[in-house]
Amino acid sequence: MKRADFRSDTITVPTEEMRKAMYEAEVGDDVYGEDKTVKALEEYAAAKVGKEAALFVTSGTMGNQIALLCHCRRGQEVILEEDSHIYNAEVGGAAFMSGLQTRPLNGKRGMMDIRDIKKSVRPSDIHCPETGLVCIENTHNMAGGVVASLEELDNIHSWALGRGLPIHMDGARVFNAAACLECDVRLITQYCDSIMFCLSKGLCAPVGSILAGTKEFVDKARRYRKMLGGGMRQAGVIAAPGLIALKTMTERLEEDHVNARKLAEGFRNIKGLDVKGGIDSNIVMLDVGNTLYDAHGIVEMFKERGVLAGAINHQTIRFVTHKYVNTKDVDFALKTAQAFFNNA
Ligand code: TLP
Repeated sequence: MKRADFRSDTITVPTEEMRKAMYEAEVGDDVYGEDKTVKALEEYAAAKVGKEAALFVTSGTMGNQIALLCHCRRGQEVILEEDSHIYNAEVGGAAFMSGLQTRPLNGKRGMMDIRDIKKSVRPSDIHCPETGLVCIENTHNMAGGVVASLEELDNIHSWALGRGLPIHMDGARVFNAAACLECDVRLITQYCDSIMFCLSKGLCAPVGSILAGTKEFVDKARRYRKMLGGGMRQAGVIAAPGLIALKTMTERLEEDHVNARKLAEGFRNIKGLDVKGGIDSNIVMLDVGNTLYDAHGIVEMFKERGVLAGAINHQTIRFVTHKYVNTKDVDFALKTAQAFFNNA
């Protein structure tokens, strides 16, 4: 049976070139600072996003959580968007590990309004927690791969700078944002103090993310990574595909965006189906609220026919495009949906 997997861009597997590089990687003990491949990846990654330094971490979650530990003190409050990954999908780590209180704000297509952010900053009152950090997710996963405009980012950044309030960007898919805006990623990352981005999503590396910022920030982050058990030894074997991911995979992301738009358009042409918002990048949120079915049931129906996707709630199904789904797979998913809903 044909199979097309739209569950996530995390399912991408390393390319042949990556596997070869893993085999040949020059390695050493990275806790001693002796793994040349890890060092090369960290230097390349820092330069790519225009930051002084970078740290190779095991996952996006680890990168975000270390950023919280570095920027904030226990008891502080972090402003973030209510559907953000840090708030919803990191196991409550902000509270558990950093002792932080979260202040979730309602965003419009995943983006918090600067006026709401301003209003949420705590006064210097003995009763209140101090506001310690603002987190921005870009692209925004649950909003449907939405890309923040440079203007919005600039506004928040210039205001935060004036108050000495740091900004961390959860840029798990920041290269998708750059591809959408057709700009160098540094135009985006200039508006945050630290950035986490994933090598293991649309960029096809098997494992790992990068946390980048000032040298001082990254030195501190390295200590926290060790504390969390993320000090890796001969990690060059997993850093080598990460380097290839950064050098060769960012340029092809627009292909995934074209496929996502095609998928969304096709879904919209099927009676009863709708798609949330415009498609900026590689995530399509299919709204099945006007059909007779629950999203989980539809996911099962798709699965039985070889199309894999993920239910987000009772009426929304997420489809993510990536290197291992092509236009034929998009047609296959659309035909499957047509056959089901037109006969329903
Ligand atoms: N996202 C995964 C799932 O956890 C939902 C996915 O399939 O999309 N920030 C953002 C915006 C993310 O989407 C993710 C992962 C992370 C952080 C965490 O990255 P990992 O999975 O490497 O810990």
